[in-house]
Amino acid sequence: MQPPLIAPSVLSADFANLQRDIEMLNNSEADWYHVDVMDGLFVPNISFGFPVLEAIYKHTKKPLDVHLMIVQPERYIAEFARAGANHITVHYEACTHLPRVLTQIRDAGCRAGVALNMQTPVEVLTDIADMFDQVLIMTINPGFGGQKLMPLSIPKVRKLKHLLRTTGSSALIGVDGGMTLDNTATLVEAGADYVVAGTSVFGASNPADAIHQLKHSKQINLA
Ligand code: S6P
Ligand code: MG
Repeated sequence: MQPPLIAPSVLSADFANLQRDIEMLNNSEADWYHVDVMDGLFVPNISFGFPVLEAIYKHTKKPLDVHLMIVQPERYIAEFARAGANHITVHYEACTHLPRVLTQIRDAGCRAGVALNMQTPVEVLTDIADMFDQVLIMTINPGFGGQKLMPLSIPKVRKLKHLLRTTGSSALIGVDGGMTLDNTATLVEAGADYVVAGTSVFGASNPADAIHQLKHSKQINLA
């Protein structure tokens, strides 16, 4: 099993010591930095916007993976790219014209990602499989860090892996929400290429070690 890319979610960092936490990530085995933007409409929470993203960008040495949990994300794609985003993921459920938004993201020079909430079947991506570079499977109801992974996401990742294979897509599969040392290997075995983790990284006594362990975790029996 190929070790997954690890994308620690900055949402769980210490905002009063953001530079310290980013530097810790720079020196860790983290592959990307995951940045959660919430607008209080698409999800029942508000996180942060451009000034914070720009501040993070100043200190990062790795790609910024921006997850937009906002309605009508097309309004802000160019601005997020300017603020330092390398990957921009928008929600299927938030886009009336998803292909247009994905094209907008690629045109802005970023990798284009689609996130699917739990209730959205992977088949919605079949006809546009060449239009995105990554798919983020939400393994919780988005809005807050620190929730428990919904087990239904395991067969969903398998299904998506199959769909991408049959459509010839080389898009990466990500999983986001409630990822821990106990479930990461199972999701990777199901097909996940990258793992977003907030609480299990920043809540650990040694976050850099937690990242190492997530990257090299072994499958355990979840039953
Ligand atoms: C959505 C959520 C995710 C984040 C999250 C993961 O509610 O905000 O998109 O990436 O921070 O956190 P955790 O604590 O579940 O690993
Ligand atoms: Mg996220």
